[in-house]
Amino acid sequence: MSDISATAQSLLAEGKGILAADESTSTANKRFDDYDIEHTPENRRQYRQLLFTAPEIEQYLSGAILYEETARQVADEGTPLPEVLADRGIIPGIKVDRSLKPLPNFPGEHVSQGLDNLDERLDEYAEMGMRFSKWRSVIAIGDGLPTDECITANAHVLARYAGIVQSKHMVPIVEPEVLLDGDHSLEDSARVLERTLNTVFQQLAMYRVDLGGVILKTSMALPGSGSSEDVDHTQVAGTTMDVMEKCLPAELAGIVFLSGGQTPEDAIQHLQEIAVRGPYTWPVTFSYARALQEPVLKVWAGDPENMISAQDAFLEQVKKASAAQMGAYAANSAE
Ligand code: 5MM
Repeated sequence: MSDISATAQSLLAEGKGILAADESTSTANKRFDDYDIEHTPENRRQYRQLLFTAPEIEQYLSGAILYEETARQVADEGTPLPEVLADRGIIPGIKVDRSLKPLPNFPGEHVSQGLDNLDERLDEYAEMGMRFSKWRSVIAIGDGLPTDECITANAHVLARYAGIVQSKHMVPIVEPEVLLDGDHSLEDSARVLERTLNTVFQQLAMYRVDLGGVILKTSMALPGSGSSEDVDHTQVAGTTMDVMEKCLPAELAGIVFLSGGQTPEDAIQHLQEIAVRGPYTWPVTFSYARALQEPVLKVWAGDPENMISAQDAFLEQVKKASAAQMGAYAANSAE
């Protein structure tokens, strides 16, 4: 097994998942707004430190994705934050896309940026201890959306990114997010997910990316946030995994799900039902940001006095997600 595949398999260890703590500064600030937390690098550092030093989380987390600002910050006693994670056996990784730009001539559609000098940036990130990276592209569902051109443009960039990352002996997490926004049905979402994943995997093959060293970070198939369609957790799990089984090659290292605006409880229950529906050809786990962090931010609310109880809330949330990954989560009774 290559080094890259070995890292991918460590990230996909049973009972563990990946914390997404890679909100860009503007997204992190938006999350802080809900609790009137001031937008300062120090508040973001305090918050990420709170997460990374929470007791016992290494039992439930295999890795954590950082934003560049965090990757360069240090804990109170001077240890770089990536090292704080690595010392606990949590593999540090970094978000390397440089956000979204409108796709000219395709209103409402975007393509992610950041390939220029990516190879040089990765050399520095590797020196900082990063062993994997993540790139997010976004696919919107709407009237006439997504277009094939938008899907192809983003799939192309994801494949180029993945090739560059592997050339630096790091694991690429490839994240084509199909957005929850809209009033589309579960079936519409599944169709878009299928089109997107088929195109992404065509492009990965075209650019000769080693799938044994790639982790797919994907949305679940879900009715849009503005839809009144009533679906249960089992339907979501079944529809989602039907798409995965149709589109994904057996060689892929594994699948991690994003939470994408679901409530934390739904994201965990969907993962539970996905696990129960298994087994699968690939390891399947979580890489949630909001579903792990919302309860934590609510307790912390920017007040240092709440740090311990916020860390307890974080531990509780990662324990639930871990239980769900193994099909052992029971709502309202998780320890
Ligand atoms: C979809 O967002 C990713 C997963 O988070 P959720 O579980 O909350 O959906 C997340 O890793 C995202 O890619 C980062 O927060 C970076 O997002 P921005 O918008 O700041 O580039």
